[in-house]
Amino acid sequence: MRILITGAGGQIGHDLIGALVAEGHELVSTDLAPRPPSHAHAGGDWQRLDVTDAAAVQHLFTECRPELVFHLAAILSASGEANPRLAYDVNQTGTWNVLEACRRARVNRLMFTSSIAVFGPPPSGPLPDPAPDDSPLHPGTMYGVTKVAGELLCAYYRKRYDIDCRGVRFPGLISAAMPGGGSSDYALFMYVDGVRKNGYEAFARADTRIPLMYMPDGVRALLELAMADRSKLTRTIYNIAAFSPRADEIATSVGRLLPDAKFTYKPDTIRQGILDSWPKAIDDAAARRDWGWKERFDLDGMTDDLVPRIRRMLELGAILSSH
Ligand code: AKB
Repeated sequence: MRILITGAGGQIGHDLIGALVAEGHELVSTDLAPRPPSHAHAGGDWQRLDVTDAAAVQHLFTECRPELVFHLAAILSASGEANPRLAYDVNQTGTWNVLEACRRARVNRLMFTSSIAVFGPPPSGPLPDPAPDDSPLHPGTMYGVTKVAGELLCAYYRKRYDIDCRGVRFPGLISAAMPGGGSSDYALFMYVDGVRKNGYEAFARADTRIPLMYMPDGVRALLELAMADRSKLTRTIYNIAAFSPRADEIATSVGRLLPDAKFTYKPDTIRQGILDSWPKAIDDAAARRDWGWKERFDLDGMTDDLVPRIRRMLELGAILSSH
């Protein structure tokens, strides 16, 4: 299948490209930046694309005529609070440009990556725990606001133009690839810095609990939903969940493999505020029912797989030993 990815230089793109190439798809990866060294192994074509540039998006989509688009380009929650205008341009205008280009270039299917950041505490009281798909959405960040709008635009384009838009609300994703400006990054750095620096001072409280997922499960979820039989799908966007540990439970899990690693907690006001506004857990019953979603990794399973993987990447120089 001919597939195009936007924002391919980010954390998800790193693993998604490998999975799509391994399945034999014809791939065009696009990003504002040139192919990063960490993606050097990945196959397929790489093209520069700024999703805020409507004409450029239209031109490339018309030239490539992809059958399926994975729209990953986004400014994440913490970076988005530092620069709300940029988050609006990339996430909101960028999604509009991608949807319009899909419509004009007659792309059949678009995969949208939404986030737990669409949730926020409703004015009437705390979020339900776990939060269902159809909880009222009260995001507190520009990232969350634009993800809600993106979800609604996907539903609109599906209904109005019959573009088969589908998407998942990702938990915080953990992998060995460097993240870019998310509030859930404390969890990832507990692994990466646990291995390379023997410890980490988290910017979150020890009792912080949000939904998390190991990247191989996240990529598999995207592929499974992208290929699912349309007649089985009852929604445009699905919650997907794996596990929801407290930060100090992650430390305990990592400590099983790295007993000398020291973890401390120094909450950063802005990022802690964002984390506290997100649900502690989400209900993904619809994804399980409609397309058979099921995570393969729990917290300890992820730790056992990821720690040796980070060690190997450090040895190969694929992650810097300091940052
Ligand atoms: C972020 O922290 O902003 C992202 C997310 C949870 O969507 N990782």
